[in-house]
Amino acid sequence: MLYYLKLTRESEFRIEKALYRQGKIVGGVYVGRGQEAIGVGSAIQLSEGDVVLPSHRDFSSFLIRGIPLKDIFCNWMARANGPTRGRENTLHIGNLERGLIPIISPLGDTCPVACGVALAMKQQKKKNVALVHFGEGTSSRGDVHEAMNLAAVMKLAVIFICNNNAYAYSTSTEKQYAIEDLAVRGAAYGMPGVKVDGNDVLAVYQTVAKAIARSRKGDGPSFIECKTFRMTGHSAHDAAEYVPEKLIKRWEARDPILRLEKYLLARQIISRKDIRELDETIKKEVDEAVAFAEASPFPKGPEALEGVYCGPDCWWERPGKES
Ligand SMILES: Cc1ncc(C[n+]2csc(CCOP(=O)(O)OP(=O)(O)O)c2C)c(N)n1
Ligand SMILES: [Mg+2]
Repeated sequence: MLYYLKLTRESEFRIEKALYRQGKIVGGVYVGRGQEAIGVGSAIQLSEGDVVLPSHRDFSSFLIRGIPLKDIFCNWMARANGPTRGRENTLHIGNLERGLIPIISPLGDTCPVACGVALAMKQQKKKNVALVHFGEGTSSRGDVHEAMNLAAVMKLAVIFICNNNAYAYSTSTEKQYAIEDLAVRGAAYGMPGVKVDGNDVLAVYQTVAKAIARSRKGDGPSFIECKTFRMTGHSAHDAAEYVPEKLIKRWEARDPILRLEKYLLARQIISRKDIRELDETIKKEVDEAVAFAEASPFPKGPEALEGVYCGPDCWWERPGKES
């Protein structure tokens, strides 16, 4: 878990604070600094056949589900050999074999898709689960409520993970909803609704583990509210001047990486030297992936149209031959 927390932090740091500022990444850059424990503590315990639907701040899900770092940087830097071949330059990438559905930009729409995934699992009599991530701002959208209701009625194996990072762009939570904890909404749909310290990776792990066990038994969905804080702007262009300094200071002290390090050091599971070595390994891994992406070619103009429209090879043009 420490490895993935740190790999996520370092990769996103490069994306947001180096490559974006150097003009090597253009467009919207969303990162999950400070929120890494939610993605790590949940995705790390999934089995084969389980599916994750990340939001725009769950970079760790991509890493844990085995998307190579080189592919990720090639995609961010719009290179021809990236997964979207330079036609999309954030992380709208997925891999069904690895159980990863791409980020869906209209927020909230991932939740009904998660229901569809879980319904397919149910019809195939599989004991798999779908983990869907979304922000607290997104949780007020109708699609999320419809999906929660449907999942509860049909007892679908969906774990709704709300990353409550205190802001939806510049809107703070008091202006978003009139309840203290979003977790209470679970009960309204007939599913467990729990809140957890989203900056404590071990607590996230345990809470998600319970929800997964319940779903695998066939008892249906759960709603988990992970309380955390967005330790950056909404996007790389946003200096977040509307966020009070004292809040940032308060949450800095709860940094999920430092907390896990402290826990592991106190129990002598790792040493300071191990941590230094881990940091160096990660820096090297990211350096290599960035260098690979920088040395990779951009796509050529006409390639932009390849695969956009259906040709004779598309399975949906050949009824009955879908695989
Ligand atoms: C339906 C929809 N409305 C608005 C947007 C623009 N948008 C992208 S991220 C974002 C903020 C979402 O806040 P939250 O759900 O709390 O997630 P966070 O960014 O804080 O992780 C907005 C408004 C969108 N992508 N989709
Ligand atoms: Mg938010």
